[in-house]
Formats: sequence, C-alpha cells, structure tokens
Amino acid sequence: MKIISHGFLRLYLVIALTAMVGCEGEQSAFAGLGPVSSRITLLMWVMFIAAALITAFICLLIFISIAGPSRWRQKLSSEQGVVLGGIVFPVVTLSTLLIYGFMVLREGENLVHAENPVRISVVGERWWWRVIYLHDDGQTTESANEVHIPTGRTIELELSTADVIHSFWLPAYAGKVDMVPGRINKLHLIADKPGVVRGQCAEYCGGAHALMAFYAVAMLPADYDAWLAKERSGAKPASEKEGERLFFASGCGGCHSVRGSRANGEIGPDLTHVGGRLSLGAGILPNEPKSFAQWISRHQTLKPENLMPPFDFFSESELQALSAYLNALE
Ligand code: HEC
Ligand SMILES: [Cu+2]
Repeated sequence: MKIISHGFLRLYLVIALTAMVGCEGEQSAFAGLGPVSSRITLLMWVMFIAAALITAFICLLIFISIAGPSRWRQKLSSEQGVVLGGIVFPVVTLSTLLIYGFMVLREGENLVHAENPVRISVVGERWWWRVIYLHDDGQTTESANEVHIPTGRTIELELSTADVIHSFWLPAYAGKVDMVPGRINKLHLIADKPGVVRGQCAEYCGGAHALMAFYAVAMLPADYDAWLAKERSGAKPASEKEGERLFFASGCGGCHSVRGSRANGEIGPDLTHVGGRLSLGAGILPNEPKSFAQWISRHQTLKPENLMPPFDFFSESELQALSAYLNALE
C-alpha cells in the first residue's frame, strides 16, 4: 500500500522549504551572527534532535505494545518496564538535557563578559525604540529605531520602557529580553562581522505592536567611531528653508528634536539624522525620499494607532518641502 502519494510528498516539500526560507533572512534565529546567538542555535538543534529521537523511540514502543510479539508486550507492561520506561527514562533524559541547556547558556554569557563594554540604552516606546548612546565621558546621544554597534566588542544594552512591557528581540545576535516598567534589564551581545539585521518587539504592547521593528547595523570599529562622531554632532544648518519653516510652523518640533535647531521635543523619535537612517516609523517604510511624504500624510493608515497625530492637510508642494528638509537631515 502506498501511504504517501507523490502529490502529497511534493506538498510536504513545498511547506518545508517555505518554512526554511525564514532561516536565512535578516531577522532569523538561525543566522547565529554572534557567540550568544550561536549558542542558542546550537541548543535549539540539540533539543530538537533529542526530542525527535525520543519521539521516534516512543512511537516504536507504542507500535510494539500494539502489534509486537506477545513476549515483548509482556515485558513492556511488567512493573519493571513501567518503572524503567515511565520514570527512569524521562528523569534521566530530561535532567541531562536541562543541565546541558544551563551549561550552554552560561557559556554564552561568559563569552560576552567584558570589563569595558560599549553601552547603549534602548527604551521601548509605544510603538518605536528610543536609542541612547552612552559615551565614556558621561554624555549621551539620542537616536531612534536603529542600533549601531561595533563588531568584535561586547555591547551592553540597557533595556527599559517608557510605558508598557515590550520585549527587545534581535534574533541574529541574542535571545529576547523583556523591557519591564521600573526596571533596567541588561543584554550582552557581540557581533562577529559587519552587516544589517532586523529586530522586532516580541511582547504584545497594544495597537501597533506588530509594526514595531528596528534595524541593527554592525560596523567595523573604525567605521563605528566615525559614525558615532557624526551622529553625536548636531544637524547642519538647513538648506531647505521652506521645509524647515513648515516643520516649525506645524508644531513638529514640539514632539521631535533636531539637535542644533529650536526643535527639542521629547515625545517622538529624535530626527537630527533621520535622513541617514534605514527606515521610517520603526522599520515600517524604507527610508527613501518619497517615504517622508508618505509617512507625514498617511502614517495613521500605514501604522494604525501610532501616537503621532494625523497631518493629512498639507498640500503636495508642502509635503515635498517638508520631505526635502527631513531627507537632508543626514
Ligand atoms: C504629538 C507629538 C508629535 C507631533 C506633533 C509630530 N510627531 Fe512625528 N512622531 C511622533 C511619534 C510618537 C512618532 C513615532 C511613531 C511610531 O513609529 O510609532 C513620530 C514619528 C515621526 C517620524 C518617523 C521617525 C522615525 O525615526 O521613524 C517622522 C519622520 C515624523 N514623525 C515627522 C513629523 C513631522 C514632519 C511632524 C510635523 C508635521 C511631526 N512628526 C509631528 C510624534 C509626533
Ligand atoms: Cu510590542
């Protein structure tokens, strides 16, 4: 009898392959781009394979107990069989896996221990990320929705929240860590090589939770230092005068900061270098010149319930001027 037809086999293959496409992407727990995530990936495979073997073994026992030779069936149902199979076997296998799991995770923590880490504070906000670089001289530089890190160094992320519980999840580098009101949770990680990966809020935090993503950009240390120095500086004097005028006249500066200008709002993301970021709206739109106009005119459609008030009254030319001003903030 043919249990699996060719059609079914093909269907299984398609499903398996589709699921595996997710393993290579920019937001993948399988990518293992640093020592912490590599440990997690290793642990996942060991647990998965062990669970698969145990399941196969149990299936075999079930099969024997139903259709096996009567001598074997008697063995299985004897008191000895029950004690061995029902108590000793699960206690030994599960305890071994548990202890192994603790050891692997502990080792991952030790690998990233360092005296002098790069410190970055990330604050979860509904529904975006406030990112604050903590300099060695005690000063800070604020940015948003993007975390830049140097490769090869221990990064210490201080995770907190401005409102509800969020969860910081950057699968290429580390496991999830919750951002809990009133607490600062630390997450240590190392990026092995330069590259861009994506992260996502992993704890339901209300309306636009699913649209609360971010990017992490790992850079060679020299590139990182240059980037940070630029990020730290204020915005250049605006060349787009009309856009700048509209920005202030519309009250944008009441919620957004543009360091080096009058705009010093604290409610929304810092826009000092927004033109140089990868995305707008916490990973929702690619940062292209036309995205600014899209965000300003339609952000409540693109990211329903987000906490920026609607600004759907600008004319096309006003939108273009505002966009040009924001885009030039690199
Ligand atoms: C009441 C406060 C408030 C005002 C006023 C406001 N914004 Fe915002 N803005 C926000 C918040 C909050 C977000 C984050 C939304 C999100 O991603 O969930 C945001 C996001 C943005 C972003 C995306 C930034 C990023 O890093 O992704 C841009 C660009 C922006 N606002 C431009 C403007 C402009 C231009 C104006 C004026 C026309 C304006 N905002 C007025 C609160 C405000
Ligand atoms: Cu969330």
